[in-house]
Amino acid sequence: TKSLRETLQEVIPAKQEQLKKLKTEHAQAVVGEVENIIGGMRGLKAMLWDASVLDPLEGIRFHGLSIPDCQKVLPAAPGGKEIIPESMLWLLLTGQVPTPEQTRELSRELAEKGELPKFIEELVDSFPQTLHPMTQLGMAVAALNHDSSFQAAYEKGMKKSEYWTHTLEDCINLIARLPALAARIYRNVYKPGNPLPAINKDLDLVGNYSNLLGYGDNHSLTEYLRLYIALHGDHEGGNASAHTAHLVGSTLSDPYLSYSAALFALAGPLHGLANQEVLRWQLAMQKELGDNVTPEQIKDYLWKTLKSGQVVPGYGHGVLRNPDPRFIALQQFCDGKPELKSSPIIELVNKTFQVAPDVLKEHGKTKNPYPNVDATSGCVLYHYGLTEFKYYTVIFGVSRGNVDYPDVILSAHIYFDCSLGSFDPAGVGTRYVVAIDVFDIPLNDVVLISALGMPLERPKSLSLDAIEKLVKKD
Ligand code: FCX
Repeated sequence: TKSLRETLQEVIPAKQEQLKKLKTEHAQAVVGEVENIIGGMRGLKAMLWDASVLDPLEGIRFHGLSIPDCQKVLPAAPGGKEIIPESMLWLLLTGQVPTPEQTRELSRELAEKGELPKFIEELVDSFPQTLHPMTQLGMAVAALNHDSSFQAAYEKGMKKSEYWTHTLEDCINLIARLPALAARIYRNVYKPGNPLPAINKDLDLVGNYSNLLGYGDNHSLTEYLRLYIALHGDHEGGNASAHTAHLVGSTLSDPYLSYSAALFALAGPLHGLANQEVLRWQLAMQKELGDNVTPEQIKDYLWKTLKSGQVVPGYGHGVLRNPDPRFIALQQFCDGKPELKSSPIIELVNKTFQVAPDVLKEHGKTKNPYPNVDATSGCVLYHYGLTEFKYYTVIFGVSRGNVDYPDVILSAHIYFDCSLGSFDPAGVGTRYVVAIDVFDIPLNDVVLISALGMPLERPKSLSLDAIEKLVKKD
């Protein structure tokens, strides 16, 4: 069986060929219009992201596979049923479904590389217990760049054609170390003094993570974490964390620094912190309304939240216009387990889902009145007894490293970037093109054609006055 590296070695030339063709044949193709510079860049087609596409109605597809497709074809852990991040990682990087043996081999490689360097252990142990777990994770990931293969090779003057191998090595090492790192933070903040078991070389990544967190005996939770982490890994390139990694990676900052930056984007309440916010909000609702709440009571509670000027956490999305299929997959996981289905917090999430879309429609502001994945993800963890909700975004963060981050870096370093091209102020709005002509390396250069470098991301910004001038011209 072929290893991940061997598979990538086969896949990359085809991607390079595709890129070359695109660049030579469609250099001036117009791909869209900039409609709203001050609207958070919604809908702006401005980056290459090969691994997944987010359809507003259907939700995410990973290399063409929907979540139910992935659940059918991607290998699970031995003794488990759920997708594991290793098989999702393989799919995202290569576009191929790995065999169970290939998945197992990758799990083994990650386990073998999973121990933390001593200085990282000491660094994490020196953080105050009160420092937010996400801040700890981001800082420690950045410090892991001490051992970056990419950085060391770059300093020695590596060729562009070698970027991806060093990038991949860093990504694998980083992913491998995330369970030990994230679990150490959990131990230090919430269970100080508890021993941390050694990495078990026979376990998959999440099997080890669950074990290190102290939940290794809870098969149901471990399976939930596998599904959760696999599903959260990639959600197109424009979301704040993925986009941040893409941007920082485009400066050829090494994978550790780019991923660390992404984690700090994920830490915001409108993004990854939302699952913590959902739980806080649902618990407050439970506290105020007690058990056996009626739809009418939930409706009133939702209005109270909205009238106080707050958002309903877990609802709405920058792209989606339907219930998030990741939310549905997690709900289905719960439906299949009687103890979860009858759990008070999960019941409350379900009841809220019955009422909230209509309330949000009536409220009339959000473009998407349906739940996103955060509407349930943290509440399930709470049911399992993992109640430290400030830690939830760390789990989300682990998933982002496991899956989409390598894609960010590989796409950043291997493929190309559809950089924002020439502005055409004469057009209706501002037109942009696949700006092959702004690549600063000659097209026929073999090195460029092998597409192992991409331009630094550097879109144009405009002042308020400049925007006014531009718009008034029309
Ligand atoms: N409750 C109340 N109002 C909401 C809302 C919600 N759940 N979602 C959006 N709105 C409001 C916005 O605040 C905005 O109001 P404004 O005009 O006064 O500024 C208006 O509706 C239009 O926003 P919209 O275009 O629908 O949404 P955006 O693309 O700007 O923002 C997020 C998308 C996700 C940030 C937004 O829906 C939100 O704040 N949701 C709650 C937080 C949340 O669940 N975040 C997690 C998202 C995701 F899954 C993730 O990244 O992890």
